[in-house]
Amino acid sequence: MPLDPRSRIRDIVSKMFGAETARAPVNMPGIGRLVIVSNRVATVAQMKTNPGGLAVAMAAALREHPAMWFGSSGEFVDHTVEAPKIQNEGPLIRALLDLPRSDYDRYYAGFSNGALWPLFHYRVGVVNFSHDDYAAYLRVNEEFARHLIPLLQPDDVIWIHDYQLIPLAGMLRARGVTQKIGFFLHIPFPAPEILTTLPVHEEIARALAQYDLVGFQTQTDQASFTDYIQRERREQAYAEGWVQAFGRRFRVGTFPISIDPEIVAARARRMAGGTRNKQLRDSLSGRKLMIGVDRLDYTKGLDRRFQAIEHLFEEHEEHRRGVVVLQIAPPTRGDVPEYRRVRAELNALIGHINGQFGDADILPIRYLNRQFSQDILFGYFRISRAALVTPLRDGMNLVAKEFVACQDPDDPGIPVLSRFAGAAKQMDAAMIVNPFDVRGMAGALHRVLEMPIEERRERHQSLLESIRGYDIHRWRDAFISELTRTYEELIPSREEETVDLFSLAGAHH
Ligand code: ADQ
Repeated sequence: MPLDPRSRIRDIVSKMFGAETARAPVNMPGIGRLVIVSNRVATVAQMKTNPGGLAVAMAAALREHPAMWFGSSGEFVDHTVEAPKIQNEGPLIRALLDLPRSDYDRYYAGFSNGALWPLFHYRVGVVNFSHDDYAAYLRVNEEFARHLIPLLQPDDVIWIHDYQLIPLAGMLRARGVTQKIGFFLHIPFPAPEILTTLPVHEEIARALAQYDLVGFQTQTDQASFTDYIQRERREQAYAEGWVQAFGRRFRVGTFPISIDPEIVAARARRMAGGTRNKQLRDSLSGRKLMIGVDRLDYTKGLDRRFQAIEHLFEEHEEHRRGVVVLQIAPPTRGDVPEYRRVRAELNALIGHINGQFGDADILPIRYLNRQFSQDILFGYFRISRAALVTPLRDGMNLVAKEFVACQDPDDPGIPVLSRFAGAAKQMDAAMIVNPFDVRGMAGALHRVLEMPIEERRERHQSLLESIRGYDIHRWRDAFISELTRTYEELIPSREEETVDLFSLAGAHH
């Protein structure tokens, strides 16, 4: 007999998390259904093997609270579809939308990843803007709005995620949606001088103003946005995140995304004694392991990271035979030309370093272009002396936090962390580096390799405390409660805005 759907989702969640670590119910009393909207929806299988931060946060919320997760299915059609495919799983509804093939590339590889992604990561030179791509971006967002509206209920709390869907709230509002709508930006928000290089910067900022609450990863990102409002728009940003701009009153806030450190630690401990870890440990023959795990992306600073390793081997002969660098970097977005270029450059650089510093019995760098399950990664983290987390710019970087949670507190490894990762703001006990300073990074790597155990323990303790103090559950609850509070405070002014709209309409007729 098939399992009751509610117990099936529980089963999935408890397998993911281990029943022994199941958390207290999510603290969302009195709010309606949670509607999450993101470009893609994680499948059941993905949530089990590689749940990203969003999937983990949502999976925990779904245990106790009715929710819908709406996004693209990853499948394309040549005609317009009637409705999204609905999958019910206990309290979770997945709504999966097939998108028009004709627009998808311009929306995804074009405007989202060819223009917004590099621009928001401060890489103006890589931005490839086209008005046609932007038009397709708007059309795909319209498609999201059109299909989402019939599925909405009056007391839904709508939480839209990331740069692919910035215009969605405005499109929902234009079609009469009055529910709470929040937005969370997973990537950095650029300083106004960078943002204004985008021909449609004003449309993007106006689109953000249609939300009730806009959440950023760091105070710096939030300040970049309010700077834009004040300097470029000459409009107002007030205390406590209130903003008055584009004829709207709304709020901004900082919500650094995180992980569930207890669950991550439990998974790392479980893997530590397994065959996979034993094979890796045996292959090290006593050498120290440094690990990097990144999507293969030019923002992750892999080229400078390996230049730093080259420098380390040049300066410190003892590390040539004393250290193994394991870099896991699955290729992504191969349809964007810049990603293909980065991949080719790294192949050459790593080949060069191994050629120069390797020996018949030893290769200092092991470079793997594929996905691993998170369990395997977490096991590897636990036996590493250092993590290499050196992005040139990163919204947060969850690998840095996962690495800390995976360590054995008696003999912990330490993250070497870029000051330009959002995570650096809460992780000052890490070895903080400037990823543009190759020699400085090489020095930091040497320091971590030589660091006395007492110092490693102290730093690790402090890092773990800060992650525990603001975990993924706190992130979600903080955002939802701020959105709810903001919406309630906004009700009177929203009524005025509506009155204004009516009087405007009256003036026209
Ligand atoms: P990403 O750029 O994808 O995310 P990151 O936060 O480091 O960056 O990683 C997301 C997750 O993917 C992590 O949980 C990690 O374990 C996993 N992962 C990475 N490489 C993997 C591999 N080779 N195999 C398996 N799993 C892998 C964006 C922003 C970040 C922000 C997150 C969340 O760019 O800055 O932290 O969203 O908001």
